[in-house]
Amino acid sequence: MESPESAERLDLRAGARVRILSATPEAKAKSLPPESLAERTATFVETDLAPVGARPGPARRRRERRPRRRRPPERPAGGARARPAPAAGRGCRMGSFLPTPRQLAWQDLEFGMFCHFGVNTFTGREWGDGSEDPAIFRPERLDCGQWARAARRAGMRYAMLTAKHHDGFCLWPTATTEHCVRSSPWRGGRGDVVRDFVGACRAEGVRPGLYCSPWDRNAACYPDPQAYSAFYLAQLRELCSGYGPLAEIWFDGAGSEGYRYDWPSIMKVVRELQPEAVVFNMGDPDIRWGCNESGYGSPDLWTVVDASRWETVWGEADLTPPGVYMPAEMDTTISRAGWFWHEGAGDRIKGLDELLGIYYRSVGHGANLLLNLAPNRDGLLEEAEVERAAALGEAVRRRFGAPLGSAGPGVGALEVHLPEPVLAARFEAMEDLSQGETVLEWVLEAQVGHHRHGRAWHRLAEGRALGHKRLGDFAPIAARRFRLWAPRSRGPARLRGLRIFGVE
Ligand code: OTN
Repeated sequence: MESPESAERLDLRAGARVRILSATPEAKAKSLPPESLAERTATFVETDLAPVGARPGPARRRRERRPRRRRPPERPAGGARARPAPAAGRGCRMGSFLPTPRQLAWQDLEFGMFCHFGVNTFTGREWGDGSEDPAIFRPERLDCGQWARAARRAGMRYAMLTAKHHDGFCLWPTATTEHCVRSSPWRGGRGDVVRDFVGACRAEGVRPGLYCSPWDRNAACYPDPQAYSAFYLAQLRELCSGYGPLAEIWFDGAGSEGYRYDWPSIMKVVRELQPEAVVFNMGDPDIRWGCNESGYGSPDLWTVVDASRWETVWGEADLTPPGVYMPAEMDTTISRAGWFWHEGAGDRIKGLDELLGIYYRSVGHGANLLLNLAPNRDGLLEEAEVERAAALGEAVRRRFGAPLGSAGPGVGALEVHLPEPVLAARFEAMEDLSQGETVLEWVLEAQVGHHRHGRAWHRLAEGRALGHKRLGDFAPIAARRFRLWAPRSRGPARLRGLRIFGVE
């Protein structure tokens, strides 16, 4: 793990015209878990750069856009607000502009499956109130292998299961409460959905992750934060020690407004038992929520965001220091029916074009995408959803599987040279984020014209945030040379790769 001093060294070694200020006194004064990155808050000075022969152009300014928030389809009567400020439950981290290895590894996963499954599946609700009888949980044909195969077929590299949703029903035989699979007639009370899930994922090469809601509407001790802390920590210890390495742990802020969770202790358990897992949204998070449930990420989806308000950053006109490295995860459902399975869910599936648009605006905007496929009351995914997810995976592979040419990694600019002019129509550009987010503006160009009459660079695409990945289509053009460069960057722009694709 880097120290503030080593961060300075890294940038000096790179010869960057960037000044990095080391940890703020405010951050230093805070008492933080030793694993926390909180003491490495830094500020930046950006630079203007151009590749040799390139004219730096003024940035096309985009107006700041605000996220629109969608309500869950069904809200419990008198229930808690859906979107409490996550700040209510965090309070550990000031952050770092440098990534950790687990953040970088998680960003490479890119596309995952979300599985909302539990007592709500059997009641048809989106938020259970905790009074559900465990006897209703009877997924007699449960086959997590089917879920994991569907994820792999769709090109998903990770999968997240709601081990415990807000209703408090645990999908594993926890020692902390009887409100769990042990009290269900399913498999004679000896079933463990979490065990089936992680095993099936691993068998298919899909990294498993778990969602364990802090808000618990069943636990009698919930009103007493101290008692609930011991209860919740015990649940997390079970999940983090009993099921092998996890890719991600989801902490959802719903229902938690004003509640004081013991985040330092929670983070200690997670970091000790699951050092590779990224933490979503609360505590000392590694990753942030993309601010909507449509899966549409901002065109300016920055990876380094304002540390003081990372939880509400969708797309910003400008980055304000101090920055924190906090990649975004977008989530949405494949069916319009909801997060959990509902009667007729299979008839309300989003179209392939819409899903492809979501993919372009999440993975293609540098975020990870969690696409929810809800298992039904049999414990199976709807075949229609499985097939649509597979079609999405196939469409992505068709578009971005076989490049005409590629280049990278490199610093400043990347050029793809093709042996002869070919009709190109789309691109994939990636930033090397290993030393933080450097690109503040990027441009993709193709060289056009005949060599006897002079060649010119023709702009195909441009933007501000580049981040982990940028996918895009452009009007088909026959060209031999393509280049990606950064008119504005923090020090030298570190580019991971450029791939050019033909017309489908
Ligand atoms: O604070 N929140 O309510 C919240 C923060 C970040 C991400 C999600 C939520 S709400 C939550 O959404 C989930 C999927 O995004 C599940 O559907 C839950 O039912 C819902 O409460």
